[in-house]
Amino acid sequence: MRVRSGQLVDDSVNTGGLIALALKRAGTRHLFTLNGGHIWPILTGAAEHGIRIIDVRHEQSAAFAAEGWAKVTRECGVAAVTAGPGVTNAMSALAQAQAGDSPIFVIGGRAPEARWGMGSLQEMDHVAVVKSLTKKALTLASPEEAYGLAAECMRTALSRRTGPVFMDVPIDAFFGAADVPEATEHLTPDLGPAPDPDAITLAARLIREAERPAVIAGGSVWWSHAETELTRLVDAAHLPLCVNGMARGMLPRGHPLFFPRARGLALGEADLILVIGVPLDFRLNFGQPPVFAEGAKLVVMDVDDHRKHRRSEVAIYGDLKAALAALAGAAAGTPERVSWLDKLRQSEAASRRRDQAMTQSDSSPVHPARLIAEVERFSDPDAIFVGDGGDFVSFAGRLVERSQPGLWLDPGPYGCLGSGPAYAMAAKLAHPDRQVILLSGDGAFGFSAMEFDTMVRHRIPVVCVIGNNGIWALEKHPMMSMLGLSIAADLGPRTRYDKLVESLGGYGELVDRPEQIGPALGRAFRSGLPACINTICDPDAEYPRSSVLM
Ligand SMILES: Cc1ncc(C[n+]2csc(CCOP(=O)(O)OP(=O)(O)O)c2C)c(N)n1
Ligand SMILES: [Mg+2]
Repeated sequence: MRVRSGQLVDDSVNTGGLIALALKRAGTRHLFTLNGGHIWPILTGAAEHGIRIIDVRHEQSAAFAAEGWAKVTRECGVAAVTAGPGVTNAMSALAQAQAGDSPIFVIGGRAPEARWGMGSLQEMDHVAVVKSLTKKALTLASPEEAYGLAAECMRTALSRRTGPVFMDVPIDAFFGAADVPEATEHLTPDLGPAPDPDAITLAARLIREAERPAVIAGGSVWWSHAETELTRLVDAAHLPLCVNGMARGMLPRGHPLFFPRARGLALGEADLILVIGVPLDFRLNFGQPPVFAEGAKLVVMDVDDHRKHRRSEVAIYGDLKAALAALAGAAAGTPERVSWLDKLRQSEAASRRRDQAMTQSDSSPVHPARLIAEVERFSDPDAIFVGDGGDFVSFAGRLVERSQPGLWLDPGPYGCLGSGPAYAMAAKLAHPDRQVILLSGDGAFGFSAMEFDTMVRHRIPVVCVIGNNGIWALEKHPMMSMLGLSIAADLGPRTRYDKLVESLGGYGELVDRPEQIGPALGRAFRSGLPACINTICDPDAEYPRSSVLM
């Protein structure tokens, strides 16, 4: 290992310091990490430049926290993990960030270049392994490139289809030094091409001609900062809106054009569907019937053609914010389709009425829908909800409504259990004045429970509500109905996760009855500590699922 000290080279800074400087100038305020000798220079560099270091208990959580940061702030989240096992532990989060377009920058340590192939401690060619999980993966060759490449990695993560970027740094390059660059690198993301005016005109004509138009919008609208433009389009042309992923909250509950509960009817009977910033993946039955009407024409808008595997009349790819603004202007004055909207409103109201039996249930063990209704009643309008689990999160996804985007985080289409505590801690760090509520299944809770230690040490008072049904419900119920038996689908009943959190220095309570939930939440928030309200839930309360998740 070649170590150059700062005193020997007057104006130079080691690679860790140069990367930290690039991060700082790009706006990074937090570095999520777990110690390892291979990454000491980035830790010292971050400390020197005033970047707050949050050291977690598993590298998966470091990378998930970076992802959670990205989801809440739309900035590039940053994690540093040690060579070998540090990087392999971060891979689930890289994959989840890729599936959800989350802009993150993961910096890995790496065995020394000078001894490459000789079998150094934790030697592994990470780049070959993470290439398929990232937009870009590279190894830093020299200190001279450290600042510029780190800046470029952040820009890549935030450009066009946002996503994860990985760079590893051989330990000999990490401890090497170079001069501090004079100018700040240009960090403005590339948003993609401006919309083609002819395509906008055609899309506006299709909207005007449609009898039963509907919009499904998704995460790219959030990542493109285009929620205002989406709302303008929907309002201008009286278009019914359904959302998924990070587009949740783009219209508030009760908005006359928002149909979260009538999606089946809206998309299933539409003659024109605007597919805006959303992949046609399993959540939308790949754009096929019965979720998408067989004969519906499609107008597709997104940053690129990712997962748009159904023929469209017009496709507008590139700068989504500019395209939505242009289409909102071009489609203005489209008349309201009164009977179509009335039909959707009736369906929406009927679906909400049907849920009341679950959300008002007085049963003990508690019905998960009642638990979620109680938590929502208790929450502030700007509270951030994080979901981590199976059926419990499906209930939450259906029942929790947010009045702005960015207030609901879940794993997205990759669906990795265990991301919740890291997302929640990032959300609380980004918005210390807001309530952050983690809704966790009991199974999900087990993956990252030690992060309550991280939250205690760093004073990050997230309140976790566990829907403790003693089973992996989202597997157990479908297994029973499809196979007539269940295997490896049970957990311990009434496990005291609250005591676990208490033992780590947090606040914990066990709850058995619905009327205990509100007061317990009050005490949890007043404690000022990371908290766990461990609620015993009914294992027989199956989520009413209409499709198999595959
Ligand atoms: C890392 C990971 N392992 C396994 C799964 C498969 N899986 C999806 S939901 C689920 C059950 C979750 O159980 P729990 O968190 O207790 O929530 P519940 O369904 O009981 O409400 C499992 C095992 C997954 N999505 N991610
Ligand atoms: Mg469970």
